[in-house]
Amino acid sequence: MYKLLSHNDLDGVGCGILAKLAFDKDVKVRYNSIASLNREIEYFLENDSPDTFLFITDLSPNEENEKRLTSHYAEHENIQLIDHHKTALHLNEQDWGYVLVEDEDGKLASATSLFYEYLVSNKYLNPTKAISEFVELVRQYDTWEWEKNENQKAHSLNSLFFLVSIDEFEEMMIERLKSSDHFDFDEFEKRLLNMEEDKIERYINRKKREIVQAKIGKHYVGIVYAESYHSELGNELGKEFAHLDYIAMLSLGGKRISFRTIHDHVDVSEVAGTYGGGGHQKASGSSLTEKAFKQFVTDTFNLEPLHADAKRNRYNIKETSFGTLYQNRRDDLFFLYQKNGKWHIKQNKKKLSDSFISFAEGEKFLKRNFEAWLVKDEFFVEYLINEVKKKE
Ligand SMILES: [Mn+2]
Repeated sequence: MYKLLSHNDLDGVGCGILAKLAFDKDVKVRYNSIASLNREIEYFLENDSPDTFLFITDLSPNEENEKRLTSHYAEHENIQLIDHHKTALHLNEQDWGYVLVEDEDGKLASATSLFYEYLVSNKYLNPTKAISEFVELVRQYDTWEWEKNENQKAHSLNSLFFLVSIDEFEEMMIERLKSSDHFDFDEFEKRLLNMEEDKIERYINRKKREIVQAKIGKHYVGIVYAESYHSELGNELGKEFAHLDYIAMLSLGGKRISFRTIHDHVDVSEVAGTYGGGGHQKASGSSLTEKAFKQFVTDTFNLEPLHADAKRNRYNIKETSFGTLYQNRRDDLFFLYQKNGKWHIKQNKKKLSDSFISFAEGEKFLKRNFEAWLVKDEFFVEYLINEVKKKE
């Protein structure tokens, strides 16, 4: 018998689908949140037959369970962990651990792509075109390579994953991968997915108008109430408000917080840890503890939402040495411009003492301290006309 403990997202379930293709009824698959994995490992060690071969994919155990697994492995040699998260790299020291973030060619790995290679090279699974295509879509979605490659199909696969239950998704995919030469959606799914993508876009746009900014500990945080689409939402908000260290998404009904960052200098698993949660460097979660409720909900309840930058400007654009105009809620005007190799800010025409080595640093300062946004062209032109008039 085999048992697979995997993550409950698309990449984790991709592993489950491969396991069932390879081992059919000889594998038991359990999907877990980052938080519930350790309970499942303890259950396995206490209750499952010692002959059962254990796979863990897309997730990693805590220190205590790492020790327990190591002593179990010393006796039975039947554990294999396969992961691609930086935070799990230390598990490569274990004989049962295999963690690869990217291969020699710099191609990012996902748990599904690593598990596929493992199953094929151990002859548990025959590779097919359809399975390889499916695995590649999962990999691109999970590593966000789909965005760079504009691979909408990878995104659609994740949308489909959320449209149905995990059981249904598994069944559908197994059936399809067994019977088709190529991996594709049918006509009905394509129409449904188009509608779903539009819906996600509208949802994200609404959340862009609801997000508030707060300083919590040493971090500037974007806070938003959201029950769904956390990956997309965290990524979009992170890019739109790139001056924020991370995005916190509050699910009040579930009493949960999800943390996401697009930055390398922030580790949101650490942030989640302060509230008893955990996860990965760029994605993590915790319970909405009383302390978290105070910091993220009570203390921020009366804050005004952030204002997104004007889009489609032709004149008031970023990173021009001539200067870029911003505004805040108090109607202060900020002009960010370059002079003598440095970037400077004028607040209501008065120069601030701080100067910056790059445009990005100057803008970050403006947004963090004043919650300012890039104004529309009309406003910018008006500002310039007034400047000229005054000089006459
Ligand atoms: Mn993954």
